[in-house]
Parts: sequence; structure tokens; C-alpha cells
Amino acid sequence: MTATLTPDILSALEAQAIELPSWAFGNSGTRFKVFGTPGTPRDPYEKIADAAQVHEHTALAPTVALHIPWDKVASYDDLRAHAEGLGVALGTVNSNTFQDDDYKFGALTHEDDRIRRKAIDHHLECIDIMDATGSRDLKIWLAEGSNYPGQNDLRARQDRLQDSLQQIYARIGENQRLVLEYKFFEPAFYHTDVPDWGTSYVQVAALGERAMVCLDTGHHAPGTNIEFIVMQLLRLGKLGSFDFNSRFYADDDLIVGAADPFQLFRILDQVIRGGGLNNPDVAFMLDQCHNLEAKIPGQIRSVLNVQEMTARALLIDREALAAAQSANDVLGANAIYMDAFQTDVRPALAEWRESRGLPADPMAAFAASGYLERIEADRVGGVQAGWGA
Ligand code: LRH
Ligand code: MN
Ligand code: MN
Repeated sequence: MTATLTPDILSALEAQAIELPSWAFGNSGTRFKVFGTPGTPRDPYEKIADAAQVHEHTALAPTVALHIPWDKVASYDDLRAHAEGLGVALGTVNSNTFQDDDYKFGALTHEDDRIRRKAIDHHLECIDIMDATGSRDLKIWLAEGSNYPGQNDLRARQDRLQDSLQQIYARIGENQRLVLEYKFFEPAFYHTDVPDWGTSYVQVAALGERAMVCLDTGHHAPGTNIEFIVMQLLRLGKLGSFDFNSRFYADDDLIVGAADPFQLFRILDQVIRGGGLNNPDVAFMLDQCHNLEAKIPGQIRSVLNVQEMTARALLIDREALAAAQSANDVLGANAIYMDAFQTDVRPALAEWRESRGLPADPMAAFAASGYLERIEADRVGGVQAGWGA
């Protein structure tokens, strides 16, 4: 079945905005090997230039998230002007308390007040940067936990975490937000201090209205019903942002929709059902690392996959579905749902793109643009940025 997209669907799609992570443009790999790629950015300015290519070819990615200290620069006003000159804006600021020797046994949960103070101060510095970049969200992901039962006092760590978050939240501006990301394991393997949405919710609910939960799709145990969590957080008004990526096994950070497009469809269905699609309270971000594939087309593929699954989810005949659900028509309801998922929206999206002056096939247009060849030739010398620099 191929689709015709109604004006309502097209205007919802037109408002869709997906934030790109600056770190997706640097080199990344596994703990076994990080492979270098010719043309990889050497600094945050070049990462933003690459991100702007994704927006130029898709009109889907108007903002770029920064990671501090990876994206530290001398002047954030200058970085902001550089981004704006390329047609994009600076978005979420991600803090980093996972690459400093002091944080071996924790940061915001650390027993030692000096180390905890240092971690809190890092977040205050991130908020200063947000003031300069015009960013709304401070995203916190903590690599904290323990490896062995008995190693730590789990409860005392929750208390210290709340105290640290309160100190950070006190500095969050009127128009800013604190977003707390959870992850069930890694780098710690026995316990993680913010392992699940419940813990993140409890921690942010105690802070106040401008504190929200970030859901990274790769941060759950296999088999978790992620769309249920999306529904619940939207219902509670606490879904602040998504980190989209896909996974087969752990925190794989692969192209969105690559592993399980049906799961992406189900998540986007709940986003629409919960009023979150173009609700400014929910930030749609990618959190991906391209270990093998070229980075810019990797990001283009991801934003297109999100757009495609959004279009399919918007095709669900919600009236018919509600009627089938209230009649307990199990097979009928499921058939209505699956009909939307099985609809090919690609020709309709290509036509719509062209009507807006965008390339019908952004992947092909980017490949033909010569940009990759240009950066490979231009960016020689200097040190390539990587996951961590
Ligand atoms: C942690 C995480 C988090 C970090 C990013 C680099 O696994 O998903 O969002 O900020 O990786
Ligand atoms: Mn993430
Ligand atoms: Mn992750």
C-alpha cells in the first residue's frame, strides 16, 4: 500500500525538528578500536558545519547539541554566530562527568565533598555556556554506579544525588530546563545511580517544573516496552527529551530505525497520542555514533527514518482504532494499527520534499554534492575530533 499524505499530516511533518549531536560527527568506535575517517572535523566549528549539511538536505535538523568539554571553545558567542551563519542553532548542552580520574567512584553521588563540588561546578559552567549559546536544556547523563554488591551504600548515593541536583537546579534560568537521562547499566555493571525512568522521574519531580526526564532508546533492558514509558512520561508531563538511536544488544548507538523500525513507529505513535509530536516540551535528539559508515549520510539516514515513521504513525486511522478498541475487536484494532505501519510513505515524502525545494532523495543529493570529497581534501593536518575530543 502506498500513501497519500493529507494537508494535516504534511503540516505536522513540516514542524518536525530533530536535534543532532555534535559528537556524531567525530570519530568513534568500540573499546577495541576507534577508526579514523578522512575529513573528520578537527574542532566544534567543523562539527557544526557538517551538521548544517544534514539540515540543508532535509530541513529536519535545525539545531546541534554540544557536549562539554568536548566542544569547549574560546567564545560561545562566536560559535553561535558560526552556527547561525550556516542556518542552524546551538541546542542542548550535555555535561560530562565520565572522563576525569576524580570521578572513578562517582561525581554527583561521590562521598568526597571536594569531588562532588567539582562535579556540581562543572554543571554550573555548562549553564554559563547555555546562557551564551541561547540553549534551553542542560542534559545530564551520569556514568555512576558500582560493580559489586556491598561496594556502596545505594541509598546514601541517591540522597547525595538529590542534593547535587538541587544545587544545579537552583542555577537553572527561567527559560532553561534540567533534563536527567537514565541508563540501566554501563559503565557500572552491578548498580547504576540513575538506571531507569522511575528513578529519573523521582529525582526530577523533587526538583520542580523545569526538570524533566530524557529517554534514550538504547538505554533499556532488551524486551522493554519503551512506548509504554513514553506514554507514561507524557501523561505525567515529564518527558523532556529523546535520545534516538537503535540497538541490537546493548547501548549500540546505531542509526535510528535500523534495528527495529516497528519499535520506532510504536514510540512515535505514543508521542502523537500524547500530544508530543510538535509540543515544544519534548526535544527530539539523536544520540548516535558512526563507527563504520560515513557520518553525515548516517545522520541524514536517521532523520529521514524518523520522518518516515512519523508519517506512518500519523496515518493511523485513530477514529476507527478507538472504535475497534472499545468494541474489544482485538484483530480489527491490530489490523488498523498494522495497516498504517505497512504503508509505504516514501514516494509521497519524496514528492512533498520536491514541492518545498528540497531534494527528493536527500541521500543521493548529498552524495552528489561533493561535500565529502571536499572535506577530505581540506581537512588535512590537525587532530581529528573523536568521541571524547
Ligand atoms: C551515554 C550517552 C549520553 C552521553 C552520550 C555521549 O551512554 O548516551 O547521552 O551524553 O552517551
Ligand atoms: Mn544518550
Ligand atoms: Mn548511550
